[in-house]
Amino acid sequence: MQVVNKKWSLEKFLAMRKEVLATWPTGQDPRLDLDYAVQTLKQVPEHKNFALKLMKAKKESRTYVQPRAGVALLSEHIELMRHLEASGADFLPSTIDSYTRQNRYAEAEEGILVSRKEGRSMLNGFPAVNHGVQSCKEVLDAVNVPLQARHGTPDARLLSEIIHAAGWTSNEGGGISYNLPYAKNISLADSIYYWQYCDRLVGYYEEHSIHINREPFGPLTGTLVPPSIAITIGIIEALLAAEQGVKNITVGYGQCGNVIQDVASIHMLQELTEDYLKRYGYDVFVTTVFHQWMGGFPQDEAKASGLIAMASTVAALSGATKMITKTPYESIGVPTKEINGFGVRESKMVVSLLKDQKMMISQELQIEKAQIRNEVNCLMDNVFKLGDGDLAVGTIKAFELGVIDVPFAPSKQNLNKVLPARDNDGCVRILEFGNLGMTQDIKDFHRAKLNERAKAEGRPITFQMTVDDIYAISRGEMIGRPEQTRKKHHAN
Ligand code: 8ZB
Repeated sequence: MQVVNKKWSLEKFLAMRKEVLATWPTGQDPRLDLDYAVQTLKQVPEHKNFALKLMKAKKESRTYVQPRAGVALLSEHIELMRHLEASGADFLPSTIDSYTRQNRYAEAEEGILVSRKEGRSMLNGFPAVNHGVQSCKEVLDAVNVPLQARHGTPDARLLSEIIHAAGWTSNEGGGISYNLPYAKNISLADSIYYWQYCDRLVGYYEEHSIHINREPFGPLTGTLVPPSIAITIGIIEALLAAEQGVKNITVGYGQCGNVIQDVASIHMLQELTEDYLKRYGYDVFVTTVFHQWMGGFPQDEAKASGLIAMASTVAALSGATKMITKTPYESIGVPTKEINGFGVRESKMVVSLLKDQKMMISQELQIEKAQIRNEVNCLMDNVFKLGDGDLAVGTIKAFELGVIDVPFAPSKQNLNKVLPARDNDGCVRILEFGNLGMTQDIKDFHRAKLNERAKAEGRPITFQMTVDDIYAISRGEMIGRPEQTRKKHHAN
């Protein structure tokens, strides 16, 4: 299938819509009639509209807080949402279970039945497709803040239809960011096509004066993803969404660890996404989301809390519009509602204390920002070149060739030749470039940075650094130093 970056005609969208709604009985609900759905969305009060609340957050220059959460049964899910709202969540999620993410609705149904029998959630999220429009609307009616679906679904067409028709005004995901980290061998062309559908649906609602937010999944694999690679993918997904008519986009980034690099990344994520959208003629309201550390967490709850507080500090100082929280039970698994609320309260405390402070502009910050800008522009130029000007064509080719390549992705759609490692200040750099579309100048910069670390540690630059870095934070260190260097640092 040849996928191009061109807005779908209404006819094409409506023809496919018929097929999509026929794939599961809840798709036949009359509430999915588009005129009816427009009315439902029009009745959502302003303070429960995700897009409008983000505009308010950005105007106030505040960092709003949102957890992840979802359970199998409707009444328990509502209770969970209310608990998190009471804990101070500014935005609510509904994390969707893994069966639904893979369009395995029959197994999700079984999960609901077993959950009822067992009296506890046997799914790792809320199966929104099985529950259907009316139940999803009951979730929204039970709370006083906007609701968003958060998932990891390469083909989220039916899910998106149901949640929006229920009045949920934000959807996370994208053709790249909900494929590479979540699927093994779904073609990128297919997932980009499916997400064009989800974006076209939002475009339809925007044409009917309803504002809906869309959010690419910024952290990707969550494992030492170099900022410029993550930002480039966010910009690509923002451009693809804008072409289909999306007007309100939140681009995301997962905390890397070095404070200056993280602040520089959020600044550039905001600035470059706006630049590219404007350059290609789109009028979109852009905000940012900072994800608290997405890699391995320490088991000790107090140490995990330390990491959460540090992440909140950086998010606030960076001026990110929103922050996704973790909990002290991260290393154990899906959190209880109590510990999830704890994570929200802890995070909110920090952003609240820091609401009148921003990161000081230093020379180091400017250098890091210039470096990111240079790398992103370089990757974007290569993508457009590969596609002969078409972003969808170029993106698919870029991943085939490894011109864009995400570290540690399980997907066969990704070349997997890039390897990251931290430099001597803890910034995430690129150790192995594979076929990444970057200039010799950029490669030299990364090499020089890694050489500083190699020298300090008295070992050569090798894959061992990458391995050590993957485990470092869960062990309480930013940089995975060899045993000897760590002792030396302690002695000083
Ligand atoms: C890619 C996101 C992974 C993170 C959390 C994991 C992890 C997943 C749920 C959830 C609360 C859920 N996560 N599913 N948190 N409720 N149903 O997403 O723990 O931190």
